[in-house]
Amino acid sequence: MKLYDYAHAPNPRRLHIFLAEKGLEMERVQIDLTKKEQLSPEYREVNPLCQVPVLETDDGARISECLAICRYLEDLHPEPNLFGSGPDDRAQVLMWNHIVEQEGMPGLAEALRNRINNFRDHALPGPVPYAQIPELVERGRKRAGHFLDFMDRRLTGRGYLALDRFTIADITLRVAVDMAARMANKFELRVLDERPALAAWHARVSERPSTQAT
Ligand SMILES: N[C@@H](CCC(=O)N[C@@H](CS)C(=O)NCC(=O)O)C(=O)O
Repeated sequence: MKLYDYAHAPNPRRLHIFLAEKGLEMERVQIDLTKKEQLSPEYREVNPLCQVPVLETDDGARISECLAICRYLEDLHPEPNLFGSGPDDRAQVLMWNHIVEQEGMPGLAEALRNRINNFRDHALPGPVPYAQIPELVERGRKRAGHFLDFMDRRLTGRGYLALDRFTIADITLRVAVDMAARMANKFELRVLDERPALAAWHARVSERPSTQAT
């Protein structure tokens, strides 16, 4: 198996943490997003959406989308369980994972990609050169703040996001929160300050060696 990866990007980091939790290693091919290698004709053959990560299986099939890749690996390596066991728990895990993907990450990406020079005429990932819309920076900041408030409320009185134990939903949230923390100064984003439940969860999750995985 082979992972098309970029060591410094948020979505690949979800895979890094997931692989570390499972104790799995595999060949990694770095696609340097700062050099726009994801747009090369060779990489378009791998993923026409020009995004990382992509997992190439031993028989040459290619799987993009973090959730699909992680689900595939969970089926091959069920322990430790990161998707929940049984229909009820699995639904909670997928629901909270989806909430972070759809309600958390887009606001951060909206702020970042509509402001930073590297993303000029590349405001959305993918092959189409979308122009930046500066007005979206402030909206993205607000969405990110509201999302972090929501996470703080959800985590009040709870150890983990979806179940009473660590799951893939915590991995996705951890990556989103750390992305917000990296943006905090430039975007005047408050992340863990005055969000005690989110801060306690962040400290709890930090005890896991997987969160240091690269
Ligand atoms: N929905 C995809 C998102 C993947 C994605 O957005 N990856 C980013 C890196 S974090 C990317 O490849 N960006 C390429 C670009 O900005 O052109 C997934 O779940 O894997």
